This record gives sequence, structure tokens and C-alpha cells, in this order.
Amino acid sequence: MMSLQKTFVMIKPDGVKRKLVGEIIGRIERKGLDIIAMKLVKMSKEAAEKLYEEHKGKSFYQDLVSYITSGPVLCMVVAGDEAVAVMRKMIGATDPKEASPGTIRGDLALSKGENVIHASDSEEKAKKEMSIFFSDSEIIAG
Ligand code: DGI
Repeated sequence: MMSLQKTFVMIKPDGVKRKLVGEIIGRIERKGLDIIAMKLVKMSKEAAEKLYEEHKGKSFYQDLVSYITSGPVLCMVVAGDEAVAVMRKMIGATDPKEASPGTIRGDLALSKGENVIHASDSEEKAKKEMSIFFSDSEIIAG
């Protein structure tokens, strides 16, 4: 049975700086997923703190917030059958050194701190993360 889902995907500052946007969008499109919203933004500290709420207090939190606000990020809403799990599989493990070849992090990154891409890890988180960056009217209805 089809389970149509929406997920939040973001190319992080290192990915934009390294000009990997086309490569990554190409992979998402070739997989057969639909990009139904897209925006290039320079994230505010407030947005970063909301996105990474669950990591507050961890040793890497301050570095994470300053890195994610250091340059533009490309935000997307991606839709498709099982889009949340499919995108997580496509991005690969958090630590690019552990990520399988063929995944975005496995092929394009080396550092855990700067790992090119974010994708929501549940439908609930996807809803929260989409709402940080997009209003309902900016998301194309399927
Ligand atoms: O959902 P993920 O991005 O795969 O991973 P996550 O939600 O556990 O962590 C969010 C981001 O925080 C991750 O993409 C990179 C950063 N991070 C997580 N664990 C570490 C880390 N950064 C450093 N430097 N060290 C960590 O242990």
C-alpha cells in the first residue's frame, strides 16, 4: 500500500558552499521523489535553536548552531511514498565516515560536524521542521 509522506530536507552550508546543490537535487529527482517547496535561506540563531532543540546541552551544540547559521542553506519539502524513511536512507549515517557508499553523506562528505545534508527522522519531526521554514501556502499541494 502507498504511504504518501512529506519530509523536510536541507542542504547545509558546506553543501551549498561546495556547490553540491545540483548533485543532491539530481539524486532526489532521479529517485522519483517530488520537490514541493524550496527556499534558500540564511538561518537565524532562533531557527537553528528550534531545528536542533533536542541537542541543546550536548558538547557539539554550540558548534552546530554556529555552523548551521554560517552561510545559506537550501530548504526543501520532499514528497513521495515513504518519503521520510527513503530520504533518511538516501542521506546515510550521521557520521559520513560510517555512511555507506551510494548515500549522499557516504559519497560527498567526510566530517560528522559538516555532513552536507539534513532530513527529518520521523513524520512528526518533518511537520515541525517544515513549519520553521515554510508557511502552508508555500508548499505545493499534491
Ligand atoms: O539526523 P542526523 O543529522 O543524522 O543526526 P542528529 O539529529 O543526531 O544530529 C544532528 C546534527 O548534529 C548532525 O547532522 C551533525 C551534528 N552532530 C551530531 N552528533 C555529533 C554532531 N556533530 C559533532 N561534531 N559531533 C557529534 O557527535
